[in-house]
Amino acid sequence: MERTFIMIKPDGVQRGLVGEVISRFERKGFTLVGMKLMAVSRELAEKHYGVHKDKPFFAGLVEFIISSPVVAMVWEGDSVVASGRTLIGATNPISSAPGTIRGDFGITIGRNLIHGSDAIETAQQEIKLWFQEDELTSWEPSNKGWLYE
Ligand code: DAT
Ligand code: MG
Repeated sequence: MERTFIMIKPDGVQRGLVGEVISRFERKGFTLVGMKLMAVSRELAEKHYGVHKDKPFFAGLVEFIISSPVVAMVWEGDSVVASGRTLIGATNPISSAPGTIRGDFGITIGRNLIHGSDAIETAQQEIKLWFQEDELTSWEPSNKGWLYE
């Protein structure tokens, strides 16, 4: 089963949208296999966004992510990486489609509420970066037969 790394950013936590985000992934049918609320260290934030280290927004992005707690999660399911990105919506919330998390709740790119891995390989790297093996729990949802043929 495919897994993806999803993080509710400080704005999502502060605005009381943790339940809303979890609910959207649950309703879709994905399975939660790991979750923790945490204060992110500068080191972890810089590693997580390492691919953007030369971008002008990098410093502000790191300051934002470490400014207040985030909720880190791992979700599992068929094609969950791409589908998670679809649920989240385009990077800039002002042009994210209505019905997506960013489209429904955000306005500006620097406060876009949520992170989701952008590819299967990235997901594997990010899950390893954010979670210890024993923090993830494999389990079989009892409604699996009603979600998958
Ligand atoms: P995504 O989060 O959709 O994968 P990304 O990987 O391109 O987007 O960028 C990571 C985060 O950096 C993004 O969620 C918000 C911030 N960011 C991206 N482009 C930005 C910009 N032009 N100005 C300010 N923040 C930006
Ligand atoms: Mg990205």
